[in-house]
Amino acid sequence: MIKFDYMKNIIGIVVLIFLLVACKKDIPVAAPEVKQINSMTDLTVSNTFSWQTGKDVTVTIHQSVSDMIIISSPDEGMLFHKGFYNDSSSNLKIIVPIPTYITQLNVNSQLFTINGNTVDIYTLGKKKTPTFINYSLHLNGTTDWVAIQNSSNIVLNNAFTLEAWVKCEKQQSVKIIEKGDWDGFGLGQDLYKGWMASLAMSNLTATNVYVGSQPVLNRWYYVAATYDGRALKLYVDGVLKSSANTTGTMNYTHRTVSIGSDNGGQKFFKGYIDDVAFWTRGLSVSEVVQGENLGWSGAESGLLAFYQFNEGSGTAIHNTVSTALNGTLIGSFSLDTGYGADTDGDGVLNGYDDYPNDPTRAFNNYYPSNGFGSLAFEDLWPSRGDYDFNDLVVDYQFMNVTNRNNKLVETFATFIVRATGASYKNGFGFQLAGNAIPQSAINVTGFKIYDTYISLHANGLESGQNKPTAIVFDNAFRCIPYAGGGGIGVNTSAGANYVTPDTIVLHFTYTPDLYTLNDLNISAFNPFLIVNEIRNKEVHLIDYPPTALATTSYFNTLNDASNPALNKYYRSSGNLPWAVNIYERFDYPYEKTDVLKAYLHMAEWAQSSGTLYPDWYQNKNGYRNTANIFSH
Ligand SMILES: [Ca+2]
Ligand SMILES: [Ca+2]
Ligand SMILES: [Ca+2]
Ligand SMILES: [Ca+2]
Repeated sequence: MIKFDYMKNIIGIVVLIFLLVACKKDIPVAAPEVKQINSMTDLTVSNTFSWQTGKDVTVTIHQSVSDMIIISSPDEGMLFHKGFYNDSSSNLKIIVPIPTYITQLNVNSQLFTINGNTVDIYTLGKKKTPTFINYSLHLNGTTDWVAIQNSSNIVLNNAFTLEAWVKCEKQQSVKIIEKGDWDGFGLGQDLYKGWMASLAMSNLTATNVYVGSQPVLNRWYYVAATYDGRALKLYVDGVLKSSANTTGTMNYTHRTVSIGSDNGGQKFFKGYIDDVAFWTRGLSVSEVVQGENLGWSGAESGLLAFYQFNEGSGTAIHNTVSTALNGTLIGSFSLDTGYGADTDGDGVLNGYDDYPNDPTRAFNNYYPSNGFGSLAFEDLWPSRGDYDFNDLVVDYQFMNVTNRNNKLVETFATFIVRATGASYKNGFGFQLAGNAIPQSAINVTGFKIYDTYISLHANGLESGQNKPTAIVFDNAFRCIPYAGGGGIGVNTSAGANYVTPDTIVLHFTYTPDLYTLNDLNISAFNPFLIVNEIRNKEVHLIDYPPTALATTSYFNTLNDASNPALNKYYRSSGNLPWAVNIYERFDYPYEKTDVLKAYLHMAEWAQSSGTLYPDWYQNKNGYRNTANIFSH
């Protein structure tokens, strides 16, 4: 193979010289031309370009968190992180590996723009996808309600706000919170027109405003009614839904404030009610949104009562603002938030718990976030190869399992050996980026070692290493053996018989309850190819260091231009790599087909240091020449 490429280069140079001579003869004055790019070696690439299709973003939450945190792509199509946090540091950092083309993150249903590699969150919408795990009222629709003591003497003339989280189980005309009834003001639910607000003036003219359609059953809504002396407004989930101008003095009624019914006589709400706030002033829309996102401390100006219903048992309802206007419950509290019960008692509701019957496990966190990424190698290092990036193609996916404290339990690392367009018996492994998890805390099984040149510790990690290192397989030819039919290699040329890719699952377990996803730092994993069973000859991603078992004697030989003092490794003199890590599954080129002939925007991506076409590898219109991509 070396001989072949060498011959090809010589032929290329001879042809080039011939063409130059020929051109010189025919065209005496040549205008400066844009450099034609036909292959990787034609590229002009920065000596700092990383060739990365993914990056780590640090999400910092600058407030105390006692909640589920769910981080995804803007459309929620890619889930980047899932965890349950109790953190009062106001400095909770979560590192998420994402594709470089993603510019915004969706954190608990709010969008945040990524600045460089960071997202700073000062106000987290913790309740938009109601993730709160505390008690609420659960009212049966026939007899349950809450009476507020000493509320008959509340006198409001020209302003109020009522707010509540509500989740109804039945379409009907009922009350949510009410001062008086038709003669007062309140929030309610209408059988046909949905959430409603009502207000009676002193001349007993009534104003009612409605959403106009029924709410979805069993879904939490944040409903607010405000009156500021000019208009009665109805907000749902922070959005103004209806408004009616009305002025004058509000009607005064001696009747009590009641929650979930018309003073215990009729119109009983069926479903859940939480976080009821009662104000003496009309809140602005931004204040309503704040109430939805953060709730209230109880110290806010004009806040008369705030009921959180977190007592959990008994009949006393506590007003967070003061002991005035405490209430009495006829009915029950419930922990059910719409995400089911917590069957295994680990504190993570079934709807979020990937292991609802296992208290030692809670979440699966994946890298890459959805499906598989791919590693594609050239194996002639330190000579440059032919840049078909199919000498070894391995898909990878890490599923990291954490418990309710976000501590690592285990990792299932799945590798799919898809192609080997090589004449070498190549091996493959990877090293963790650091020692935050010491080798002694790890056990690994599931690798495929056929031959004798690899030595392992009893815990399955490779011996002689200074960082945790796993060998996935030692000989690709044994994983996907050549099946005849012509051509070179396996699954890289049209003629040869197709071989079913080989799936290898490594199972890592860790000393329990000690290590986090950040400790594992899986997106910084350092994969490498072992060339032709020569253990000290490794090929890594560009600027990833060799392991302790690799020799550095090939550095700065042939086409390699590594400079360990500057952390430059496996970088050619033209700043080309010998391996690429694609965040999504890579459709690799046919044998001896330069990758630029398959991917039509990869050159612009590389020459712009990743700015242009960061999604070059996707199957979009005009992105590929499929004739040059392997298929079978
Ligand atoms: Ca509550
Ligand atoms: Ca659970
Ligand atoms: Ca569980
Ligand atoms: Ca090649």
